[in-house]
Amino acid sequence: MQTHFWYNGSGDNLKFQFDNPYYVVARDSSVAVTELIFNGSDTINLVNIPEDATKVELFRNGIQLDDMVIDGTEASVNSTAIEDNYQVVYQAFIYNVVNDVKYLLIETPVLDIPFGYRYLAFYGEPSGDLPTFQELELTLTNGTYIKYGNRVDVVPPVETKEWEYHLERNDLSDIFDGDKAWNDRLMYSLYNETSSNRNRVRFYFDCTTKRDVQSGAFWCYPHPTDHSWTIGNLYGTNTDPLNFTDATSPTEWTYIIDLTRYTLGSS
Ligand SMILES: [Ca+2]
Repeated sequence: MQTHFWYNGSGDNLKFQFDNPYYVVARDSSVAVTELIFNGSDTINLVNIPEDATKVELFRNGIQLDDMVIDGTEASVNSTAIEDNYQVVYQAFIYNVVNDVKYLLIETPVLDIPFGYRYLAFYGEPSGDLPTFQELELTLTNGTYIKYGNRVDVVPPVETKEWEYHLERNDLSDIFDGDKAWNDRLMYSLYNETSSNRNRVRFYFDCTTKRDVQSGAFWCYPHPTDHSWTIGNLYGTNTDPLNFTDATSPTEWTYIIDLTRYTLGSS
């Protein structure tokens, strides 16, 4: 707490007192920063709000949204607008309101939510009853990768349903292990799948935040009529696929790109 005094010529009747430590005191590691934080999916949280705050205005790309409701020293907003797949910038202005006059306490740092999708998925159209999948590599627009040996953090892939696999070739860690050889494969068994159930989203993974994919490739067996895929595409969503009625259906997802199809060890 700092107090500064100014006096007139007689030194007796003018005083300014700064008593808000959030912006008068220099920030260091002991001072909690008031900031907006994106949860990676659909919620923006505002943390470490000054205790004397009574109003928070939230702006998205410069346009004011509904006020955030303060709960103690935190606030949050769950907006379907956040689901939109384009770049958005959020900022909050925190006030203490006295007699309908707003006194600005904090202008938060800008929160820049990237373009892209949090959940990414492989959609394949098989060329036969036993399609294989050896490896996936993705390049992001920011110059980073989702691939073996040079990968931003992602949660290991999971199935969109309990598929049948041939010869127990069901180890999803094969997708990002760098091995593109025949013996390192997922091998789906589609004998019991109806024709309408074959062109499906096979697996997905959680990037924990939005990722913007520029290009990608997958590896499979080269056989033209079996053990392979005629088409492999990348799909995405910002909705937790566990909430989908049928996560294998491409209609639940958004198409992102065609994946380049390589065969076995080739690149
Ligand atoms: Ca592999």
